[in-house]
Amino acid sequence: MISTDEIRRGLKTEFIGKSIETFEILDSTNTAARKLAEKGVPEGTTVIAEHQTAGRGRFNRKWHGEAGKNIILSLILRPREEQAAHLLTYLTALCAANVVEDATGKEVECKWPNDLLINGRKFCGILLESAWKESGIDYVVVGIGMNVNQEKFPAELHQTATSLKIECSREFDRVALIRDFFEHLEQSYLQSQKLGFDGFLTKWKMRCRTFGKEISVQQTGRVLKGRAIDLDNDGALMIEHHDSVTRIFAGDVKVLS
Ligand code: BT5
Repeated sequence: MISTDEIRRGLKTEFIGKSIETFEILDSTNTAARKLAEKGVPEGTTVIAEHQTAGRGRFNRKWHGEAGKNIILSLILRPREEQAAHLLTYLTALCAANVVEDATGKEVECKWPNDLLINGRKFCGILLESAWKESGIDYVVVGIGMNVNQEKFPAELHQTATSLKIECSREFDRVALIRDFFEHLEQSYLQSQKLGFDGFLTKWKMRCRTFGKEISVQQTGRVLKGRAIDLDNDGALMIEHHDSVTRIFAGDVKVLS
């Protein structure tokens, strides 16, 4: 089991990962972190699990994972700007991408809005969940699932999922990855609170291969087609179709050409 003491040893952060709760098994680390956040725990408090029975993605889809092999964690942030409830996805994706590139030497691609890919396959997903109070954001739970040492996936994910071990033919130290991720995330988060998210969005766009391509976006009840042209400052994907531009906040993107 991932050891809290080991993570904390040498961890160079002020608040992220200073308080960590670890579990062998949980329904969902996002659910557990939300409960803690409701109780008012400090920013940076983190929940880590070896296995989830109801790990979830967007639209309540299932997040799959074999026990004891992966990184499954959720941490609590309390950003000031309302936009952060959405934009922290991009910042988190960038931090995870940098950490994994450093550890593996493999190029990591970002896919809108919350996926990380190596060689076109997904190894990491991010799920942000926020709560609001009258004066603005109460908290954001940043959930991250990363396939690290898992080698086999269920049939429905065979063509689309991968892990660091599959890509590099070796095991990775989950503690070292988590520690690195905490340090990257805290630094970037503090910077975003001072300077905003624009710089991070620009860096995220450079890692995304969707722009300029014809795509389809599956949304609840409709499919949109067009050319992905940009990401706006709110994190919306801008799609051009017959000279009109639509901004999309949620959906599943497929590149058509
Ligand atoms: C995501 O959703 O990619 C966000 C996943 C976030 C999971 C973390 S784990 C810690 C925290 N606690 C939680 O309960 N959740 C967060 P989405 O974009 O909706 O993608 C979900 C889809 O990815 C599924 O419908 C599958 O097709 C696929 N998928 C599921 N498990 C996968 C895996 N381990 N690797 C790659 N793809 C997977």
